[in-house]
Amino acid sequence: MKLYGNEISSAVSRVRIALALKGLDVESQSIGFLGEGAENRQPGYLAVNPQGLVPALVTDEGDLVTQSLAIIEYLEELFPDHPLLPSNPVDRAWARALALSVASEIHALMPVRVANRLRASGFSADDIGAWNRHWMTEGFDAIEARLASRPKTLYAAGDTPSLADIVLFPQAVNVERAGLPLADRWPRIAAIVDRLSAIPAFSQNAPAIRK
Ligand SMILES: N[C@@H](CCC(=O)N[C@@H](CS)C(=O)NCC(=O)O)C(=O)O
Repeated sequence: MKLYGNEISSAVSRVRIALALKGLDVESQSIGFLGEGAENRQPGYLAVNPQGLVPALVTDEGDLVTQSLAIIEYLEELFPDHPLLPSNPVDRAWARALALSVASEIHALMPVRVANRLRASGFSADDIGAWNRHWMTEGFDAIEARLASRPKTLYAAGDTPSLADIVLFPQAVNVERAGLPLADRWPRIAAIVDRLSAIPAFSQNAPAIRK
């Protein structure tokens, strides 16, 4: 298998954490997405993934699997050891819901292509920062409220790390980097992220800081 991605992407970080939790090692190829002539928009990469996004996984059979959540579920089906989804259907639905609420309701509003479009529409760097913080705050407020309404567990969807934590963690790292300290507003998320930070599969695969 070959993973196309890079060190700074939080969507790729999700897949790297899932691979590490399952103890899997795959070939990887770095695809940059910043600046003029970004590799993800070049014909070479578009031939691999026409959507031009990372992560993308090419299987040993040559099949393309895109979208971080689909890639993680593919890995889960292929390598069921160290399960990433809770066994109880309600907890499993919650783990997926939390993952989607980060991937679709927070992260999707602020990747490079969205920032580029906002800039082209006249947003300043400060405006874009405020845009990102707005969606991060709204999204994390909702996740914090859902966590508060559920029985207290060590991690986001139970007492072992799951898909929910795999998607929450990289976003939480970026929320802190955006100047929103988790502990100030989201104590439950902060406690979970503290525990996750002590697990090498998470800490070693956090999104790297953009230079
Ligand atoms: N929903 C996709 C999101 C993928 C995505 O937006 N990846 C970012 C990196 S974190 C990317 O490729 N950005 C390039 C761009 O926006 O042009 C997933 O979960 O895989």
